[in-house]
Amino acid sequence: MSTEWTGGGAGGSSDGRGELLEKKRSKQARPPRFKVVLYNDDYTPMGFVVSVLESIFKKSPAESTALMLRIHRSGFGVAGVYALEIAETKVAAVHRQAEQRGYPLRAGVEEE
Ligand code: TYC
Repeated sequence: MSTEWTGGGAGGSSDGRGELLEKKRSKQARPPRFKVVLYNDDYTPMGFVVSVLESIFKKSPAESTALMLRIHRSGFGVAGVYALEIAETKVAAVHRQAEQRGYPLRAGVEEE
């Protein structure tokens, strides 16, 4: 019971039937999802960011290169969307790998 998602649904109809449908929809499993955001900086090598996207976020080499360049140009980018605990674990993995190499690469979690 306490694990049910209780967030509000959009809209709702005024007749009784619509109300029931809306209630049913809001009780369906809709676990919150969290974006892992990577931020640009001036020092982390492009190749390292690509390797992080491949190893931690399981992206293809082509996808990783395209996303790294988007982050480089726009300032940030979404590496993936996950349940909270997984998102936090991935952020910690990014920071651990970057710190190991002495790079300032930063990542964060944002609710979707
Ligand atoms: N801006 C970095 C450079 O020119 C590359 C980079 C891309 C760094 C993405 C961080 O999240 C990042 N070497």
